[in-house]
Amino acid sequence: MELSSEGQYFLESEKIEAVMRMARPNVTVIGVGGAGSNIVSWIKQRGISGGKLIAANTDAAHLSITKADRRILMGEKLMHGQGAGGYPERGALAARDSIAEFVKETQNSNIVFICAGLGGGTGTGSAGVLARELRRPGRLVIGVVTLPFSVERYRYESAKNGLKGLRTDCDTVVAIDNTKLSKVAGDLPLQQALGVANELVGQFVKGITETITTASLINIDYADLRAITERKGLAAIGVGEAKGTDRVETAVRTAIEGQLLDIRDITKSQGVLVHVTGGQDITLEEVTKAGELVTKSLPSKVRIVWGARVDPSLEGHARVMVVLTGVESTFLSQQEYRFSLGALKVGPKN
Ligand SMILES: Nc1nc2c(ncn2[C@@H]2O[C@H](COP(=O)(O)OP(=O)(O)OP(=O)(O)O)[C@@H](O)[C@H]2O)c(=O)[nH]1
Ligand SMILES: [Mg+2]
Repeated sequence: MELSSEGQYFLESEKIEAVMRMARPNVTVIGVGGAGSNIVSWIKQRGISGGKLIAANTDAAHLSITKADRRILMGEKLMHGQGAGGYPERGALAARDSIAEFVKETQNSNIVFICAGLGGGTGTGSAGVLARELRRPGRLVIGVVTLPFSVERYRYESAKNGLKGLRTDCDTVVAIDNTKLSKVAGDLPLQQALGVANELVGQFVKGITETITTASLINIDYADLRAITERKGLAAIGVGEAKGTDRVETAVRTAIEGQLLDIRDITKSQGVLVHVTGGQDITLEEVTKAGELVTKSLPSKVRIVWGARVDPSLEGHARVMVVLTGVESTFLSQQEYRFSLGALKVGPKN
């Protein structure tokens, strides 16, 4: 039987939509340890389109106040819900013990974010285990981690080891130095600075996820993200916000100049992702102009990916996030520090 042209058209539409549903990236965000769970709670409270939120911890009390779509108490038999006490080995054991649940929860995901604060036991030890176990062809695993505040120098060694591993365990690991972040935010007390860090990481993950999963002014698709994050090692991010004329350009400049990780040489970046969010009044022309600015400041071989979204709450403003992948950081090569006895004074080893 011959189909009428309307019938043919209907069938085609059905097929295109089915393929579109299959092609839509599926994102899972996993937060591990206290910091990771707090970041997931932040995102959950704001909402995220197109992403599933999982919080995992060895600390039952903290998990009980965490907001997420799924909560996983890791290594229950080993740690009895009492945390990993600053020992990454214990965090790693806990993740191995609960790995089946993570595999199941991420089954259909082609992008997995793993968020943690490096320096403690659970997040530092479990992030690498999860990244290695969950990484597979057709899926990007992106770590998003914070490095300890300078008042937490005793945690540097463990954070440094954690970060070194994650550079190869993940496709890309975005590192944010809490000390640099709190300076940018205006030297806040620790508790408030943690809040700023959660917000920044949360906004980063939410922004990228939504730009990929929902229609935007300028879309970033899975292939774009893959081009700049697949097997790229360490990444730095910078943020900028501005209003008035030239707001996008000003925000881009602030973002590039104020990266939240000490990197050796920005021109050696392998890939750059620029993500602009602005109010209803933002124009394509403004965004394009800012694109030219970034292109001019980097060597032509660097791959640049663009995305822009409208957020009605940002009326008159532009917010820009720049991600530089494939960078080297001085954090990993700086001298070891030690505590001098009985005091909070710290200094480099002789
Ligand atoms: N962004 C952010 N960072 C935090 C927060 N709390 C702690 N941190 C940072 O993350 C590091 C690790 O702390 P936690 O996440 O509490 O440690 P954990 O992974 O739970 O490890 P254990 O408690 O030892 O099992 C700290 O040294 C801080 O630098 C938070 O709420 N947000
Ligand atoms: Mg903890």
